[in-house]
Amino acid sequence: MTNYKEQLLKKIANKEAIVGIVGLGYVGLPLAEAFCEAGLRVIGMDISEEKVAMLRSGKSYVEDVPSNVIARLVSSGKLRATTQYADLAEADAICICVPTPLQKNRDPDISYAQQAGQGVAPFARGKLISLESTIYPGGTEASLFPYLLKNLTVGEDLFVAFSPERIDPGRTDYTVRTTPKVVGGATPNCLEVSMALYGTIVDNPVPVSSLEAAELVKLLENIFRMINIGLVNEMALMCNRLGVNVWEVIDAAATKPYGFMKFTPGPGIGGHCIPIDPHYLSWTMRGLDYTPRFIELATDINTHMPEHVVTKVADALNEDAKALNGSNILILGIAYKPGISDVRESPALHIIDLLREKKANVSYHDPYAASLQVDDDVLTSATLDAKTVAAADCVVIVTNHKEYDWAFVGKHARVVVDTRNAMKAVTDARVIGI
Ligand code: SAJ
Repeated sequence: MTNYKEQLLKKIANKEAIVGIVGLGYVGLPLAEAFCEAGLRVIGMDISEEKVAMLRSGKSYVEDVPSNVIARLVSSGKLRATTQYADLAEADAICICVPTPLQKNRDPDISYAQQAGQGVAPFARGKLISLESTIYPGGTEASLFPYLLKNLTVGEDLFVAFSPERIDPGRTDYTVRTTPKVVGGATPNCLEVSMALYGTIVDNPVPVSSLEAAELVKLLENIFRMINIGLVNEMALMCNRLGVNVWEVIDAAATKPYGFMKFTPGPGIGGHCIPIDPHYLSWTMRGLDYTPRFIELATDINTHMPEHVVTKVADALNEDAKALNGSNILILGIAYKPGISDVRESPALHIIDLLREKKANVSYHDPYAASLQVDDDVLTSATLDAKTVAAADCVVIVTNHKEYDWAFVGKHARVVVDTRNAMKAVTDARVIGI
């Protein structure tokens, strides 16, 4: 009877383990780099021929992993890229880092994880399979077990873990190694093996007692953010009615050195995590006949912030006896947060749609996003000069990239709707806050 656990632990300890990674995106590629830098060989698999070709030619497409690093790892043979699941057969451990989006009806879409499970199932015996993609409690089992456990006993013949990714694109103060990583195993043996594997790349792997606990940790982290952003967005709505500056209130509250964590209001929530992850738990709990009210309430507040912004624009135009219909509106920043180009779920998209529905002439500028598909139109980032700013009946700051010169905007804009308090230091401009 082969003791696969001891075999794996020995290979990991001797840095002889080969790590397979399914999904070479903003999570999988940094993970591949981390395992290579830890002295393990990596076989990276992605369904994208283009991504694999770029990696093979020593080029990166992930901002946090420079091309020179990819070139070095590929030329040294530490990193091999492939589009074939079969090439993962020689791996000892396989980390699955594929998308887990929502379907149109906001139910979880675990099809990518299922495809990964199906892809590695033929050669799963003796391996550790670890899912890193955010999923609902029970999702690791639901997406992988039907394919992996056909004739294998988990914890003996193969090992299954869930270890939520904590990759934060653009962040430099924490790395893969210095960010504690939660690890949950399907069995104690699975936990032991996965802790050993992640211990090669992370200073502080954090064990929890089950797959479900690990799945819920990730959801709690991001639901915590979503709900607190919803709280300050509602605070902004209340301060509007009270005639109080919400930014002053939050900044002053943030002087409390304990028991408070600062969040800031904005035009809504974008990205591939915060607006998406909470719905995994909502979906699960609805199946258990329980409504998670905090998630529902915060989602309602956050998803209505774009409408609130458009009302602010209408109010600004109204002061000049103008209608939204026919007015020129310039949006500054369409990425979902400063310093990146990602527009997924960005509130800017919802604001642009709403303004176009009201027949406003909408243009945008974003130093990171050169073009944007809106319905059948392709908008391109405007030239940000005095003429362009002055030509707008209203400028709307949606994403406060650090590249902007807010004094310049204030000098030339007729009126600014500022959803990020970006103009706080500009005194001689007409500014309407969130
Ligand atoms: N937002 C606000 N107010 C806030 C914070 C964020 O309106 O106080 C908005 C942002 O503008 C953005 C959205 O929420 O549209 C999400 O922002 P985020 O700062 O949460 O950034 P994300 O979506 O990139 O979240 C990621 C997450 N990282 C992982 O899942 C590994 C999250 O857990 C991190 O806490 C976050 O990065 C981070 O701190 O940068």
